[in-house]
Amino acid sequence: MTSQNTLAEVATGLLDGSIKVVDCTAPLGPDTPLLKLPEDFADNTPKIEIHKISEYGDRGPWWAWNWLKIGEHSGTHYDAPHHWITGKDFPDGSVDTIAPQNFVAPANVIDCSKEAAEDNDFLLTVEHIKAWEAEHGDIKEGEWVLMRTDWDQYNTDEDKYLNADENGPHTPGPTAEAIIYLMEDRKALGWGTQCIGTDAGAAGGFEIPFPAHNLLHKHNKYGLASLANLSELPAKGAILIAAPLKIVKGTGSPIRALALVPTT
Ligand code: 23J
Ligand code: MN
Repeated sequence: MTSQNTLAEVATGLLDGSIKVVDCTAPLGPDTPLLKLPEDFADNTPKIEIHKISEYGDRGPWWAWNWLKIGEHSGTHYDAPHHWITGKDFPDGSVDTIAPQNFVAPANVIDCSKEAAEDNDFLLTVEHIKAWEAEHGDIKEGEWVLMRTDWDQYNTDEDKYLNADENGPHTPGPTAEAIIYLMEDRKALGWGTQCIGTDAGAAGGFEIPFPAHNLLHKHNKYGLASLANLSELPAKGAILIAAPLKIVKGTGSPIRALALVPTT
């Protein structure tokens, strides 16, 4: 089996629909939910703006186009190592320097949707991951690990999506130990979630604050946030295409996340 044959089969599968392309991306616009850090602690990313330049009018008779105001960490997006202080010194740590081979990789999808519905502060542990691996097979080096919570059902309503009360946001995420296991034992490519960030809502108050950010990027690895439609992916077998814009020295970028999913 040559890779030429393999790719020819993929081409056939894409054209006949037996390989389905699932859009794992949330809508990107003025209503996209954005992270809200405490105002006394940090500045926040601005609301997304889409401004019309012209639309078949006086100032451009035959065309329509817009300009955007948008933070790197908005909507379905990619976190590069350079985003966190623990990853600041990697020469290939910004979105314009990451090897493109890393933008296409197999996905392991851990279904935590029941747990997240029952407990909005649900944390995925090493034990959960090991139980998942016993059922579905080990996570391999260079693969994505995605936490399915079906939290994308709230991605058109910022209040529901952030789920904050007087004690802060309540959204599911990983424990520090889970990320250490994925980085050091499994050597995963990275970690993705369906919530506003790669960390749990309460993670600012953890022993290691924001452990997913701290530990992924310390290992020169990547994060994906606000993923959608993971319920359409198998536990194993999908290939995720997640490529950030080539922003010069960029710390992250909105992406169009696409999964190739087998149907037969
Ligand atoms: C900055 C500070 C804290 C967090 C984040 C950004 C994100 O979630 C992000 O989008 O990377 S938690
Ligand atoms: Mn981010």
